[in-house]
Amino acid sequence: MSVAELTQSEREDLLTAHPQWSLARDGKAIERKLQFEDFNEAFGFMTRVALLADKHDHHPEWFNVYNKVEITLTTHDAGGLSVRDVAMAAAIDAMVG
Ligand code: HBI
Repeated sequence: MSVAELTQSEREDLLTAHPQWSLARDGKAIERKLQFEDFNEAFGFMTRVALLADKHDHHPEWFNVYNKVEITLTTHDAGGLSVRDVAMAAAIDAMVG
């Protein structure tokens, strides 16, 4: 399903509302790097995100080594950032604080 790409000012609002995230890929994506106590905490977090993501049919690109998780969000259908990425970033922030 098609969804509009965020405008420049909407992207700025996103970063203000979610300062832990930064723009990546020429403004087509956002990323956040997280660090946990250990692998168990990191993978537990990934599991919670995975279930949420699948429910919303909006899947993160991510990279995990031991206690580190790097997440990149973008919307293929929009060819860049969309409200779906904002919703996912907000949900992830709510999980980890
Ligand atoms: N995940 N991040 C992201 N962006 C998408 O556009 C997307 C997705 N997961 C599934 C999905 N789109 C499907 O709707 C289509 O690829 C079929």
